[in-house]
Amino acid sequence: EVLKQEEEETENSEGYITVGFSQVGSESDWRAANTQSFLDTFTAENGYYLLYEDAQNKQENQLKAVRSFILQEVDYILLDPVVETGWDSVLQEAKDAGIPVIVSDRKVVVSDESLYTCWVGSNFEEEGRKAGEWLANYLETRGRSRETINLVTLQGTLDSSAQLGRTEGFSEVLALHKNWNMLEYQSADFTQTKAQEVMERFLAKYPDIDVVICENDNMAFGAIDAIHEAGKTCGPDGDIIIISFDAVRAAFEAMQEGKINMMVECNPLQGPVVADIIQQLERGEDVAKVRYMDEKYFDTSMDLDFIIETRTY
Ligand code: GYE
Repeated sequence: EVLKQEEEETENSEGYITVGFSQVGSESDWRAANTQSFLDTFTAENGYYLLYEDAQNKQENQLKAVRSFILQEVDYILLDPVVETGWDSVLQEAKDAGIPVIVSDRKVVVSDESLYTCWVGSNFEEEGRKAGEWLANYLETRGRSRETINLVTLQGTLDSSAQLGRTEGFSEVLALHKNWNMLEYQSADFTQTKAQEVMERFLAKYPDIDVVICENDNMAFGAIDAIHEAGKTCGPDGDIIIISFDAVRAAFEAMQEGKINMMVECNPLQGPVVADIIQQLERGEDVAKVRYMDEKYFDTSMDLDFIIETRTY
């Protein structure tokens, strides 16, 4: 059945814009929303034939996927790179084959910028700075700006743009506050299960943690579970301040339950933006090399009910 359907689809790909998308994986709620945004956008109805590959967080799988897209002579390659480096050769191969590569979400660092057409995604450094600035303000309004504040950070997948940018942006603000004491950084790969393990270890090692920086919501969920299991509390009325990134629906719910203090939004709805770019390229127009998504931050001083009503992920 499935085979038959695939055959038919391949035959029908004539006349459609063929797009090969190499996605990072399925590690988080954010990722699920991001994938869905591409699946909803790149439909036959909209004139596309989509080849979708989940790389399960492995760059080697992405290299294979991109090479297979080149062999299949797709019209466009979409790449959300797990890590930033190691892309020069495969992108050169795509360029030699005359296939434009649109990078979304995470970035590539290459020696020659002409190896990809453009990048669309979030300003991760800015996200990190927003988190730091919010914390400074929060502590100040509570008369804690001179107190020693002990922090730990649950980092995302090491060397991914989201991890690098959020760590860097936050550390800029950290450097301005001599009383902030970052006890330890450890990666939990953006997943809830690993974050819970890492947080258990942090709690056993450091009796007096004031703030946990979680580089995505799913790691915040793991941290919250570990905190509760250790007999502690978190959130605005708790022992430990939780700061998170992404702002998916489940995180809004956790915030409403008083478990998360603040989250910086990261917008996963990139499918339509990438489709716009493809349409521009189809018309022979120039496209901007860099395009940032619109993003805010949220805390418990805001009307969360209203936001949840309109949140689609
Ligand atoms: O924050 C995290 C996901 O690259 C922005 O990857 C993305 C990050 C997102 O796993 O939840």
